[in-house]
Amino acid sequence: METPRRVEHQMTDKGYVPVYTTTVIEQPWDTYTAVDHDTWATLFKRQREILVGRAAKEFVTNQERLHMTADAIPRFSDLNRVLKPATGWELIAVEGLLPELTFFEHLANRRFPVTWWIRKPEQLDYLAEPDMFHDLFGHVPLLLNPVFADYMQAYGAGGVKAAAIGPEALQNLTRLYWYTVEFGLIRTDEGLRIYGAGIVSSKGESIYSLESPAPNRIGFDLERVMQTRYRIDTYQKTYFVIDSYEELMEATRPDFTPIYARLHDAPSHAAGDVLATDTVWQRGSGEGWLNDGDV
Ligand code: HBI
Ligand code: FE
Repeated sequence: METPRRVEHQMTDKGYVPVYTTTVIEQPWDTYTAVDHDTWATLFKRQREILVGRAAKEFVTNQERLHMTADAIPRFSDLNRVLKPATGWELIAVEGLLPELTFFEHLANRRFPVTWWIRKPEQLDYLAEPDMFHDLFGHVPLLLNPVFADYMQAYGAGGVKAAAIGPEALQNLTRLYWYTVEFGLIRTDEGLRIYGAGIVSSKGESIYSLESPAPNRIGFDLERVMQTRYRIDTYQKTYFVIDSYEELMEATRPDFTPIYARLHDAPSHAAGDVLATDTVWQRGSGEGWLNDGDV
């Protein structure tokens, strides 16, 4: 039996877009097939090997604290028994992408939506939307980190506010999520490490983000990040580097309303731009970059 894929797409005047679902469901654990468990095992082992010396060390130790293994797709209820007492976060099962406001409301209440289905074996290296491997393997470990856990909640609360302000504020905030939670790098005593879920769940980008001479690696700056367009269909042209999760949390403490007002009149930066004001850890060679397609 094939795992049902409930995220449908529909042709609209904006192209082929996912039909968002808002329902929170019970993780249908018994419906996972041997192939599904095998896909989890393959991806889990592959990434854990690649991430030695590449991912932030709390990423791997937290996976161990959660008892995530290659043996089987985890039950969200088992993960919650560790997660909830530790930082108050709870995983909820969803069909896929949620409307932004719904997503933000969950985060603001320390509920992390996890897509219940896993990719097909022919999609090991790339799929366009988040699946369980991305959500669980990529996002959940850092929810055990108390500071990062607070940042995620603050981000959700900020999102609820931004949704009320308007689409430009939302766009600024989405860029922040993209360049931190999804594609962030962190400086540690051992060297540059990955903490972004979009990177750690991708074999190719785990190597590229740290080792390729092509992308820029630039010190994190909140307003700079909020002004920067990004890539959704290729590796990033720029990675922003934080010094600590405290830095992220501190950056999100102020009210963003005046920042949104300021950025309203400022031009956005292309994904690959390097500015005179940037702290440049590496200026990318730009090799292999496509010229269009920033969003
Ligand atoms: N829904 N389930 C889910 N997971 C996400 O990561 C997600 C979402 N809805 C919206 C969304 N992400 C983005 O728009 C971000 O800007 C936050
Ligand atoms: Fe994600």
